[in-house]
Amino acid sequence: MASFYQRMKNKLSNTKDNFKEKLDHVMYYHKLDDDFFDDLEETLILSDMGIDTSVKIVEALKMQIRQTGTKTTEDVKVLLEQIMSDMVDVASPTVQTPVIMMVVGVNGVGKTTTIAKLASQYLDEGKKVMVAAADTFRAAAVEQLEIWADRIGVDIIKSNTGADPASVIFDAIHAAKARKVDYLICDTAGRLHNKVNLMNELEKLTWVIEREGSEFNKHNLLVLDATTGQNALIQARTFNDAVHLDGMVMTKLDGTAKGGVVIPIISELQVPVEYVGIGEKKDDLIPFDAHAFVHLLYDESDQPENSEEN
Ligand SMILES: Nc1nc2c(ncn2[C@@H]2O[C@H](COP(=O)(O)OP(=O)(O)O)[C@@H](O)[C@H]2O)c(=O)[nH]1
Ligand SMILES: [Mg+2]
Repeated sequence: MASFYQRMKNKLSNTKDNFKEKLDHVMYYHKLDDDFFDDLEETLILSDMGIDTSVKIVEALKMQIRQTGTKTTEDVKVLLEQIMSDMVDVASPTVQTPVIMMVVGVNGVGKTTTIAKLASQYLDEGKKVMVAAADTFRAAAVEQLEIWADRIGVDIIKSNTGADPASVIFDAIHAAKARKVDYLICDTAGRLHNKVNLMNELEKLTWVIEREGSEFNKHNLLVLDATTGQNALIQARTFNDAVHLDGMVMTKLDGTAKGGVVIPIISELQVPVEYVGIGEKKDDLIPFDAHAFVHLLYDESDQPENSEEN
């Protein structure tokens, strides 16, 4: 299996080129003066690092420059990479089975696809997996999960469109107990029309999971779409306020230039990104390696080859 670095290198090239081009421009400065720091901060903001995190990075850099007596922009790059690497250093918890995973996020970010990819990986590991179609607001959403379930050969619990999502989860938990599954993965509706409704909905599902699934571990995953840039950061904050998050999945890192948003999201929430999505196929989900990710942004080696590896 290719490493994160190898598999990610081609996919992340737009994000990396976007960042590198802007950073190289700042690195023409001969003096590390106020103009340099202002331009650097702007570069970080324009590379989707978010305002708060960009300010934090520059503050940390100034302090380290003072401490180390750094004078050249080349050395500044090394410090910057280290600072960003430290910021995303949030360890992923090991998921203990049996577990109920609740997958949340707004419509279109890639929840259903990610669930199929996860289910497929767990099946490959020889685990018993079940998915629950609790996004009952759109007929297409249930159908889509059914198609995936058929394709990868996983059990699915569903109900009619418009059914109460909590009742689907209730049924799924009881089926999961009876069939002794290791992973029950629950799809949910991503209706972010207002925060109070979102909280109420997620609270209700969490409550059913707690009450009916007391013998299961719980793992809540937030799915975010990297192509939405700063919107992903805003969604991350909203969901983090509405529900306890154990981890995140950043989808659609293939192709986008906005992948830098991963950094402020992890840094602000202190929740790990566990996986990244790099395509629409079932194998296009890979465990996230935060340090390799930051390192790729600074990578000076040759441009990616054109070959597709998977
Ligand atoms: N390029 C790419 N497309 C993705 C990825 N993950 C999901 N998608 C696509 O994004 C669209 C929305 O995904 P879906 O799973 O239906 O999102 P949901 O509404 O959150 O359940 C679909 O066309 C997926 O194929 C990814 O990692 N990369
Ligand atoms: Mg869906």
